Amino acid sequence: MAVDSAGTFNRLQRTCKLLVLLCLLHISVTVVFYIRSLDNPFAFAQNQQSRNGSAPPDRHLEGFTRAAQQPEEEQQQQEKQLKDEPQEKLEKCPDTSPLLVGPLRVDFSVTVSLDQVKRENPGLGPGGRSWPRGCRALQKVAIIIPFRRREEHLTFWLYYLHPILQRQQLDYGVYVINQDGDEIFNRAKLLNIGYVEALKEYDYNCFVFSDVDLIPMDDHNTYRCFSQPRHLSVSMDKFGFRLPYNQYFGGVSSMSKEQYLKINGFPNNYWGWGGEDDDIYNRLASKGMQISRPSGETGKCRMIRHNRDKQNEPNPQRFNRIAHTRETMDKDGINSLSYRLLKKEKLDLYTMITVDVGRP
Ligand code: UDH
Ligand code: NGS
Repeated sequence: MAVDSAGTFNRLQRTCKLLVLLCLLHISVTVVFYIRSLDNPFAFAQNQQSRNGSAPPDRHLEGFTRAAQQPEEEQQQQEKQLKDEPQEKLEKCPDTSPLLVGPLRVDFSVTVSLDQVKRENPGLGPGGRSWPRGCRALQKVAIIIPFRRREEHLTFWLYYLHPILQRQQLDYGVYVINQDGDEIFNRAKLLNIGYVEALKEYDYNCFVFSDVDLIPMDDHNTYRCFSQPRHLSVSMDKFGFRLPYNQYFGGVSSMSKEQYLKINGFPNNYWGWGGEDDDIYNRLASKGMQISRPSGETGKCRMIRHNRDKQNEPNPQRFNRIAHTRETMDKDGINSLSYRLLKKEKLDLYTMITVDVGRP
């Protein structure tokens, strides 16, 4: 009897030991996988940033990222060099950049800083300018962002977009049009101002108008112009990756100089949220233009979730205004634009243009 119970006790003891060992093994495997899952997004983002297609910094471009702190003369000299660079002698870049990598992971829980973005994009010129090395860009693209108090979103935008735009082999500049003061927001007027101010800087022939909180999820969605006005943010996460309605033209769009001028630019009198993008659509349609779009898959993008901003409440006049676009568009647009330029800052990653847009 005693021998039997001793045997049972020994077996139980061995089983328990085995169980404890198995548990320890299980815990270690779980810990290893957990640590790797923490590492992964970081590794991916790093990879994404480093595959930006920019050549190692040219000798004559060294120090460009420090340009904001340089004396004005020196900075102007560098800008002149940038403008004079003999791009004409180079062969045209291919229609589709060989540097594209396809679907991208876009994650807003990672921590990013402007210093990090600067470090990871050493080939940028003052004011957030870049151009392809080794071939001549097909278009000169000004990227215009309407802005007021969205610094965190802008940091994400710069972090994700600069590497993408460089891989797309664009000759581009980033213009953040900052509405000064606390009056009611006017997105479309800021976009008009961006058009005018960007052209003072460089001979751009294509304009991309982008909200600050939208990030493309595939670098084949090229931020350039097409034979028809382009809608780029066609498949947003917040709409379940589909168009909310066929005429939707909000978020990110692009237009050549000719297309933009044909519609007299954008309306200046949409104060507050909503309708200005529908007015732009009406303008394009009234001039017989069609909207070009990437496929739903290529056009996927993520929006940074946010609450409604102060002084950007829905505009009660928007429905009435979009019903009369055809009658108003020739009088209200780039030909009637008035604003006060308050400050222009060539920062390392973008040009910040602060303006007084007035009030309704
Ligand atoms: N913008 C600013 N600051 C503002 C308002 C607008 O920078 O105070 C810019 C910014 O580029 C933004 C764009 O204008 O991406 C369009 O404005 P929006 O983001 O307010 O428009 P959206 O339609 O959102 O994306 C509307 C409010 C949604 C509230 C949802 C509450 N759950
Ligand atoms: C429409 C608005 C557009 C707006 C779109 C998406 O109703 O300006 O919703 O809005 N048009 C009018 O109000 C006339 S969103 O869901 O992104 O807030 O862009």
